[in-house]
Amino acid sequence: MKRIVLTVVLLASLFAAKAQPGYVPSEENLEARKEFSEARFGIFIHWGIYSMLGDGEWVMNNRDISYEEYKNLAGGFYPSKFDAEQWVKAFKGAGAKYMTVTSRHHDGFSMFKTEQSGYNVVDGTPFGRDVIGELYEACEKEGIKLHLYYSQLDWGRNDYYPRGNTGHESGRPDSGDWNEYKDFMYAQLTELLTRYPNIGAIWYDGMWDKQPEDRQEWKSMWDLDRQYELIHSLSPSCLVASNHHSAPFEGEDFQIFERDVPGENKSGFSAGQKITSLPLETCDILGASWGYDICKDGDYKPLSEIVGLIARSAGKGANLLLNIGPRPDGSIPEKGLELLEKIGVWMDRYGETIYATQGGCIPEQSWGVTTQKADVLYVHVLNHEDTIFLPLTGNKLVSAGLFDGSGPVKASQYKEGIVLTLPKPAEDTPDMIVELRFKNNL
Ligand code: H79
Repeated sequence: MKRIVLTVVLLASLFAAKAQPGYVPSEENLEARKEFSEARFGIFIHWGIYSMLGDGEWVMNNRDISYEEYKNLAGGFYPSKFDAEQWVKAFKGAGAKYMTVTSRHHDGFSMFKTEQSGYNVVDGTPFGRDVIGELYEACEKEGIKLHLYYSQLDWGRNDYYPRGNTGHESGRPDSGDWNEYKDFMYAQLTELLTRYPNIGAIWYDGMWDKQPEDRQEWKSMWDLDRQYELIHSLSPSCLVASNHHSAPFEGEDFQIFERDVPGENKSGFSAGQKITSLPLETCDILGASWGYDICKDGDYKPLSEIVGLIARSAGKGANLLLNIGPRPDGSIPEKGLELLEKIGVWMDRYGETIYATQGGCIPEQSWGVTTQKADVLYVHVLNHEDTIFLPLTGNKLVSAGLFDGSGPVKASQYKEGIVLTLPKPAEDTPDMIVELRFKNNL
C-alpha cells in the first residue's frame, strides 16, 4: 500500500513538473523586450575604482594586486568632473536609446549605496555620492533606459568560495560560505530594484568563472532561478540577461554576444553559441579595453568601423552596446565625446534604416548587410562594389534609390534576383545605403 501511495505521489509530482509552465514572461516584460529590440543602439560604461589605475577593469587580477591593498583605492576616489546629466545627454546625442553601466564589476566595489557592505561609493569614498542613483535620475529625466551591469564574480569577498578560475592572488583565506555570498547578491539586487524601480535590465557577467560541465549544475550553483525570479517579481519590466557566452538559460530575456556580431566567433567567446529567438545584443569596445586605459584609449575605432558595427549588428537583428571607459575624474575622453557626436550625426541622418528594423532577409555578403521594415529593404554597402547582386525573388521591386537621395541607383530585377549598379561613393561614406521598396512586405 505504502509503495502504491509513493508511486502515485511520484507520478503526480512528475506530471506536475511537466505540466507546470516554466518561465512565462509577463506582459510588461514582453513590452520591454519589444522596446529593447527596437532600440538597436546603447552605450556601455565601465567605470569604477579600477579606472584610477588606467589599465582596464581587470587590473586587480592581471597585476596580482591583493584585496587589502586594492581596496585603499576607494579612499582616493573623488571624480570631481562626474556629471551624470552631461554623460546621459552625450549618449542620447549619439543616438543611444539606453545605457548600461557597471554597478559592480569583478573587483567587487559597488558604485551604488548598499547596506550589504561598506565597500561602496557612498560609504567608502570621499566622493560620497551615489553614482548609479545619479545616472538613474539623469536617464529618467532624459527618457532613456538605464541597464545595470552586475558581476557575479568577486575578487574581494571571502565568501566567494570555493574560488573560480580568476582572482587567485587577492590574498583571501581558503574558506568562506558560498551560500552567504549568494544571499549577498540577492540582497543587493533587491536594494537596486527597490530603490530604482524603472531599471531596464540586469546585465550579469562572470558566471563563467565557475563553470561545471553540466549546465543544470552550473545554473543551480549560481541560484539563477532564485535571482531571476526576484528580478521579475520586483520589477516586471526589467529584462534579465547574462554574459555567460553560452545559450540563454530559462528566465533570461535577451541574448548577449561579447565582441562578436551574432554568428561570428572571433575570440572564442561565442563558440557554439546558437542564435536564439530572444532579442539579441552584441557588445564591443571603442578603445583597447572596457575600463579606462591611460595608454591606449586615445586610439578609438574610426567612425567608419563603428557605423559598420551598428549596421552589421542591425543586419543580424541585434542591438549594439558600444563601450567607453570614463577617466577616474569622471570625464569622458574628448576624443570619445567627438566620436559620440559624429555617431549622433550619422544616426540622425540614417537612423531610420537601423532603429526598429529587423535583420535583413539576405545574409551578410562581401559588400555588407541588409535591414528591413515592412515592404522596404535597406541595403547597407559597407565595402564598395560597382555592382551587387541580391538573391531575392518572388516580390516585385517598386522603386530603388539611395536612402539620402544623393544619387541614382540602377536596379534590374531578374528571376534569380536583383542587380544594383551603384554610384561611386564620396570618400568619407562609411555605409552607402540603398532603399528598395517592394510590392509586398518582405
Ligand atoms: O566587463 C567586461 C570584461 O571585463 C568582462 N566582460 C566584459 C563585458 C570579461 N572578462 N573577461 N572576459 C570578459 C573574457 C572572458 C574570458 C574567459 Fe576565461 C575565458 C572566461 C572563460 C574563459 C579566462 C579564463 C577567464 C576565465 C577563464
